[in-house]
Amino acid sequence: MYLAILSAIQHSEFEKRFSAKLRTVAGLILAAVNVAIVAGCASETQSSALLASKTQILSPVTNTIQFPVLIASKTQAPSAATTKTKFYIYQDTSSPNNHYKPTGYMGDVGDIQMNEAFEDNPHSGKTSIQVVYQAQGNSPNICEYSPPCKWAGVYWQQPRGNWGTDKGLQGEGFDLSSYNRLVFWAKAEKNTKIEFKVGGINKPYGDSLTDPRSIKANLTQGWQKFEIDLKEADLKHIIGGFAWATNQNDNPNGVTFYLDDIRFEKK
Ligand SMILES: [Ca+2]
Repeated sequence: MYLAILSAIQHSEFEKRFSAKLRTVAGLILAAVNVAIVAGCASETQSSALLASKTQILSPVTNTIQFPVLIASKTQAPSAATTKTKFYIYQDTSSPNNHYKPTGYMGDVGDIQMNEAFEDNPHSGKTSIQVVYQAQGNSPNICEYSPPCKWAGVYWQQPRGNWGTDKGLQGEGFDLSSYNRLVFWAKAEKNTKIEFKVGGINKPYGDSLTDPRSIKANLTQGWQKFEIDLKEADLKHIIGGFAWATNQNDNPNGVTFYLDDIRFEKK
């Protein structure tokens, strides 16, 4: 988790520095060495988040002839997700149908534990997502005032760590205009209220849906289906596909809850 956060924080600066290097022959040589290092690390237990981040940044130099083309692709329109009736954020761990990555940790980050491969009693398939919120104000804390933040949450982002502030990621995300609701299943170890939302990353290269659509869901111990209405929402460019958030007021002793089958649907 720390590597993922570190990767997200350093991503922008890392890419700027790396882009500069790419403009020199020496940079290309260094990049090629780094590609070899990344490839070599693939068989090790290095954080998948960090590895994916490096691979993404380094991929242009694997073929220098294509480099200008790949740079141009960064300003293209978001990928349209219009061909399927269901567009999954999470179906099962490692499902090829999954989109977005749960990399946007917020608030009292040290209070959050997420397991995307929780095997006990999933709603579908073999796994669900287990989320543990400790409500202790543990660091690191990411909020705009002195910690503890007294709340926490996680955004599913495209690509990982994209907070809409990096011009290099302009055009990333998905065009979800053909969908009009987000559906998910959830339960908790005790009755609780958790906030869920779509969009709302309101930054220069952020979501077209600047004000998130959200619900406060009453979770119980059995799986329930919830829905966020997206009718007339501007979904043509969404980098923050889904998020949960909760706080010490709603859950003063912390809470453990579960999510499964998170997906956009057409009515
Ligand atoms: Ca599942």
